[in-house]
Amino acid sequence: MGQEESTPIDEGASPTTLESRTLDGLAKHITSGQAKKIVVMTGAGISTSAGIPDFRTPGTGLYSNLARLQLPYPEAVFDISFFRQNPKPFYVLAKELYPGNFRPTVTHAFISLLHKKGLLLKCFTQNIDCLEREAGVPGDKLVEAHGSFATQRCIECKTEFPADGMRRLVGEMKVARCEQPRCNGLVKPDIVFFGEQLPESFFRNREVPYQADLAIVMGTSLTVQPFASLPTFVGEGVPRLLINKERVGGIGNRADDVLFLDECDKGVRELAKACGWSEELEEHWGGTASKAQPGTTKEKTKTMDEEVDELSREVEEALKLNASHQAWVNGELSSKDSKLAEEKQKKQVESEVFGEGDETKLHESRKKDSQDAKGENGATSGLDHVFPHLGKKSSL
Ligand code: CNA
Repeated sequence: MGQEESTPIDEGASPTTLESRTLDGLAKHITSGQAKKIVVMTGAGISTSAGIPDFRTPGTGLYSNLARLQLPYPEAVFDISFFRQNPKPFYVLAKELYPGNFRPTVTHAFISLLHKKGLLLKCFTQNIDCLEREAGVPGDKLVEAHGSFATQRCIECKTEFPADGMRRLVGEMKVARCEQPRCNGLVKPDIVFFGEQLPESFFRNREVPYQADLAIVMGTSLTVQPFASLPTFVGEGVPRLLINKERVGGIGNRADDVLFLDECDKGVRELAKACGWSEELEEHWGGTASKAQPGTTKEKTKTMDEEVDELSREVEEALKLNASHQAWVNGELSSKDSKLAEEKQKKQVESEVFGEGDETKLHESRKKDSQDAKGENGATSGLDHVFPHLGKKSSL
């Protein structure tokens, strides 16, 4: 299984497989037919240019606004115990992120183009926005490691809920209820919450990176396990490309690693150009425009600030915490030391839902990410990566 990337960084090492550790070198590897089984691993950074905020960047987007929702702690929106008590905050978030609100980016189109060319072995994504699917990547090529909005079910009896009904209810910010006789359980999209297992497809495909002849990692901080270890499963001597604003996960340490530390869209365009695919890529991406709802991506007329303002207004209107929930929140806040209380709550939730030693759960541990982002694989678990700006990390 994957090893921590502990070898010293040697960006100058001569490649063993590639002609050069550049996009041109990679393009030759691809166009010469040496890369026919490409594994792509993605995260929130491939969707930011679609208008979906990267949760990790402080001060932007949805999560800053969650602080205004009177949640006991921001992660509660993804906490199954909290969802049982008050599903509304999640439905507010779901309305914003629901598929159809955003158009795939040129990076999503690039992944789909790899599939069209028969070169895509598998795309592992941490994203829940379904934009890979919307760009044309078929379900059997996708591993949505943290689930997605593509399906939904009752949290009690697990019966699937119809997609049309879910879309309508989410649009109206009304909570869906199971339609099975005598059940009436809450319905939620199959997104992995605290206390839930990763989808079975992740574990079934976890070793697929071993088979890759090229790995492309894009738009992820590689801080969430077990996803973060996937690039380490790629064989020695197999080229790995990182397209990301920052260096992450120890990529760059191996002799055939290539770093492109910039925007994802820019990176895939440059790689496509080096492969002679520029026109094809733009045309392929153009095809995603017709399917997008008006007002998405390129046609988007609202700025991020306006989106956030609007969401905040919706949030303030939509979230009327019920009396019992409010009492629970007040109980938390009246603790002598609210920080300690918050930590206690988190630990309690973890011990209730995760148990010990079960590494198959997404948020099983909360190791502080104390490693230098430039070097080793500083992966942590939990939603620290989502809410660092809300001061949680320091308490870990
Ligand atoms: P993250 O921890 O927020 O990291 C994102 C990474 O992408 C960071 O290293 C950024 O520097 C980098 N980045 C951001 N924008 C760009 C860009 N335009 N070009 C290049 N690099 C960029 O997100 P991860 O995906 O690593 O963390 C996993 C979490 C985030 C999962 O649980 C997701 O469900 C969750 N998430 C999903 C979405 C989505 O579905 N679109 C959005 C936000 C968060």
